[in-house]
Amino acid sequence: MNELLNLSLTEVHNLAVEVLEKNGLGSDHAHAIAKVITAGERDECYSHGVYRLIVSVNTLKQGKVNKSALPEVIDVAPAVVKVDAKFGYSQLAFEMGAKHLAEKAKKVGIAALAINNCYHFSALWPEVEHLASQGLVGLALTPSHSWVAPAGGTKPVFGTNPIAFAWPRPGGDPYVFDFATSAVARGEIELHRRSGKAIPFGWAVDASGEPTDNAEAGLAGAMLTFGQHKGSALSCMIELLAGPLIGDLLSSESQAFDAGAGATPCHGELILALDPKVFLGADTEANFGRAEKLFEQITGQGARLPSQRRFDARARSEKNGVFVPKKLLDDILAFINR
Ligand code: NDP
Ligand code: PYC
Repeated sequence: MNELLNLSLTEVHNLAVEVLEKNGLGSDHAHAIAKVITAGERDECYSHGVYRLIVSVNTLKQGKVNKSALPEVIDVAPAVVKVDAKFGYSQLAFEMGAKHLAEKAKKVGIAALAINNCYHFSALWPEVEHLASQGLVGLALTPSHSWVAPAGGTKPVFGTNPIAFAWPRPGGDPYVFDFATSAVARGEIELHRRSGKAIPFGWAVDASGEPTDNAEAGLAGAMLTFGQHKGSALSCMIELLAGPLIGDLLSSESQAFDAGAGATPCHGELILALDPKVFLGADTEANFGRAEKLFEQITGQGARLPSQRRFDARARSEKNGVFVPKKLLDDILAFINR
């Protein structure tokens, strides 16, 4: 039976910091990562919650990540800021760049943050939610490793390439979506493999290009895009915008850079922020009211907004803590000899 153990959010955060620090990661990075891992588990985004500690420690063991990298913020133009993560993890680079991004967006109306040379494993919603909490509209994109076949093909080219968007809502949770442009995040297939579960057909093909419901075979073959040619084109756009546009690696190049080590992907990320007040001035409130009417047209017929499940999970976890599979927790505790 898959026994579950109850942990408070503080316990999850402290565990993450301890595991990362004891495996050599600098304290600033460990705290920045612990924050997003705890948020992932809290919001029941299991592919990017505490499971990521396993991936992070295995990556640290590869010796490629700069464990004490001090990201460098580079002011490129009135609306563009870059952060060179210096081959450390992305989370600290985002924390350092985000305040410059927000300042620029509030001055110019629209601004971009390009993070370069970062090891990237996290969900993107914490970043766009952070922007929305300051009244900004946010959009974030990043490639990964070439695991995903283009629609009509069977050989991996694209990353799982997530895209996240947040729209601030007066007095409530923002409107947020955040999804891989593959049918599902790779982490979700990895979790199916760990628990010996079949995957739905449509997520992946095996190494000979045949549809498969076997997680191991799908990971060894090629994942598929969501929405056929539509997901495929979006995925290609993400490769271009968060790759060549910002002078960083495509998913295939990131995979080549990994040279078979199996580490977390290393590449860039592009984050855009737009300030509605600059676009709208005195008309901001009225136009946000129109946005609310749109959301009512969705929820009013029984459909749900993306992230509603997450916000409900958040409220639950803040009250009751989270429930982590014992096997997963044992594997994590083994990293600190407990
Ligand atoms: P999911 O398919 O689980 O969810 C995608 C989005 O769709 C969420 O915003 C979700 O909201 C929303 N959604 C799901 N079902 C419905 C519904 N019935 N009605 C309305 N909205 C719905 O995500 P993925 O597996 O594609 O991705 C999971 C995570 O993996 C993402 O956070 C992504 O950033 C991360 N990722 C990171 C990568 C990286 O390189 N760093 C690569 C790939 C993925 P809700 O959460 O409320 O269900
Ligand atoms: O789940 O696809 C994924 C993923 C790739 C990098 C980080 N997460």
